[in-house]
Amino acid sequence: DEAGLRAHFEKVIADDRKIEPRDWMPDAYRRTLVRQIAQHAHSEIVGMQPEANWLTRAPSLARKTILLAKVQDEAGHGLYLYAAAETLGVHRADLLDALHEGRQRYLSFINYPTLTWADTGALAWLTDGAAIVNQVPLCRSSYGPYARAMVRVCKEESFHHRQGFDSLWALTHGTPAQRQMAQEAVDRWWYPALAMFGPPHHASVHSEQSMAWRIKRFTNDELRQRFVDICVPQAELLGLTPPDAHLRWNDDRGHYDFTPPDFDELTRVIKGDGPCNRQRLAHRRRAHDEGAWVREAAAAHAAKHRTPHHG
Ligand code: FAQ
Repeated sequence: DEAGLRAHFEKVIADDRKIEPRDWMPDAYRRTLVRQIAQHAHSEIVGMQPEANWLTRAPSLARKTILLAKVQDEAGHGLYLYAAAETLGVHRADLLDALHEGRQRYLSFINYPTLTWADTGALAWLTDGAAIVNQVPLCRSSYGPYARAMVRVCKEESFHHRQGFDSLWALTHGTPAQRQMAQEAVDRWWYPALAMFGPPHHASVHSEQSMAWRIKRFTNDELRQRFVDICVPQAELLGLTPPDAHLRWNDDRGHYDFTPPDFDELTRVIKGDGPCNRQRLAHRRRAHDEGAWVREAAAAHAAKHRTPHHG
């Protein structure tokens, strides 16, 4: 009976074991996972756009190859995550419709432009760094397929993060103009990266329940603080300065004090009114429409191989 199933579910969560696709789960748990995993998958595939913008203009063959690999990894992450969402009984095609119709989200930072080559480095160093801080705890998320997908995703994100650092390192050790380009890119990307962690805890509608279900392990603010603490020493190594006059080590707290992102701006960007929201979504819809023939051909091919004389 349902009471028994619910008790079993609660026990698995309390024991810190995994819920698997065939296990009974509350509808609200399933819905919140579909919401978060779909948002995560959408972020990976729409997140290809800001960097793809620089593929044809990367300054060397090596940088181009690295950037191409990174953008392809993001497509791969999207695929594992859509597959993880499908274990919850939804279809990828429906999730894509929801993205295209604005019923599901992708992360806010993707709606900012990459104005110079240095933006690809700053974007990777900061937003992949933030993504890792957010995703390492998700490797212990209570839903098995999501947790397992995160293990590989985190390894690849670590490579992305390091290549961003390396790209900025080359610029900060280059000409004064290159150094300045790197600093200006960090000035642009610092706050979009801090905003990735979501609204402050008191305004986070889902955190408490998601933490009780051990989908999330930490509040948005705890992860944002962890990110700042990791990032500041790296910025010092690079010789770059985050654009925050109040950033300083606080010995009593054992953390850096910092100015939080503008949460009204985050709300506007989430609602569709960031600098590139329309462009990103229009591009995504166009790519989807232009790929229709591939989906049709793949479906026709699969159907042919399902007929008996093909064994
Ligand atoms: N942007 O109650 P909470 C990458 C929404 S990409 C947009 O705190 P929750 C690849 C939130 O969805 C990174 N929306 O929600 C790459 C909710 O809206 P809803 C991949 C945001 O779920 C790198 C509402 O606000 N990682 O790595 C944002 O407990 C570099 C209320 O918020 C993920 O996608 C935001 N920043 O916590 C590509 C992380 N913040 O659904 C290119 C997976 C909040 O009620 C370059 N997701 N919202 O309409 C999560 O960890 C969580 O869902 C949070 C939000 C932390 C984003």
